[in-house]
Amino acid sequence: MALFDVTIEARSGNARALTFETAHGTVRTPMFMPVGTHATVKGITVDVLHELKSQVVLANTYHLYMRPGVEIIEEAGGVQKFMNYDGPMLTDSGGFQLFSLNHMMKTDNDGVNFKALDYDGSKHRWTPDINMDIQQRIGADIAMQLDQCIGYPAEKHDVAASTKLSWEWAERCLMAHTRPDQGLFGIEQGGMHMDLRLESAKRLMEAEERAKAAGMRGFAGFGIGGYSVGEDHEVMFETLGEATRALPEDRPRYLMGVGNPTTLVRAVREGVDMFDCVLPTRTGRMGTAFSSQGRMNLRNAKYAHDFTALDHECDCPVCRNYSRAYLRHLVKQNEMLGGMLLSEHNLYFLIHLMEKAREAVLADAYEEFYEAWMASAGANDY
Ligand code: PRF
Ligand code: ZN
Repeated sequence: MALFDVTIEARSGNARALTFETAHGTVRTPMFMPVGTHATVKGITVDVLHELKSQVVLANTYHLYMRPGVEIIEEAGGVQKFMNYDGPMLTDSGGFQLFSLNHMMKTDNDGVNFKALDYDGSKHRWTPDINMDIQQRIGADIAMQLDQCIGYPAEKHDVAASTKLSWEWAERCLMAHTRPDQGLFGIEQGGMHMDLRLESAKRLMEAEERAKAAGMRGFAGFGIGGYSVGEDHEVMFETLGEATRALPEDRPRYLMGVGNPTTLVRAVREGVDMFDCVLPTRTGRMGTAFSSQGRMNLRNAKYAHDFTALDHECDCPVCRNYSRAYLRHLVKQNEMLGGMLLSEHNLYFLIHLMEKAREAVLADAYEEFYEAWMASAGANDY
């Protein structure tokens, strides 16, 4: 199989089970991707990532570009060599960070000027071409196009303008992307507006046609951006299904920055294949665990004398080895092991949830899986 060849192994309703090839191995969907913004999944060693059967790990172009800088990553032989992770990786373009971290930026049609206020205040300019050069040098298996993500609520004409900019930049990214062992994902935008979502998907397809006519490759998959930016879950689901299925069937569809267990189970049912989110590690560091019984706050006094496993239905290394009382003690004491263990369990929870979703699709029983999840105490996770 050639790199980024996609096989649709099964469908169950709109849910799918795909496999696709990367230079660091085969990816099986539906799946959840741990976030390693700074080339580390916070508190999680690479050995643990393997133990959790993590597939793709995310890193962030903006943060790596600022520190340690692209030269050092190139000198290491790419981001995988640098962090000693030999599985597939993906870099987000960093557009989202620029637009969400208040970088005093100025956007024009050609690119964006920004000040790295969260680092040294230095000034930079990124165009789609420059961003592609950086991501190709960082060298993950999958690069994301440079896009613009707008918050919610927003005026429709502002959403329309950023959606248009994003599809224009998608085409420029395709034209600039040449690294043979790396795939490029386009990103659909359009906010909560169905007409803009459909136009975004159509324009991405047209950009791909022109790129191919010019001898370039097409998209290896598609991000679905611009959701989970402040709207209610229900508002997202009003358009998510149609917005997802407007993207080509034969490529993976990646809902960016979404990590609630129930949202994953619902989004798979709409045709989404991939997810990433800081939620499992961030909430883990704060002392919160996902569980089959819904979210658990380990600071709660009711766990002080509870020597049973964290989640009675989980068979992760943490649940096999540590009690609620001990985890509560670590969290209360601000011991770093507390955040590490809860992050590990939370990552396992989402990775394993998507493995079960995949099995359900392969058995053409996704609707039953969905109904069972929604009726379970675990669905109480918002
Ligand atoms: N674009 C990019 N990264 C993202 C998003 C986006 O819209 C989101 C939105 N939830 C998260 N991460 N490039
Ligand atoms: Zn567990």
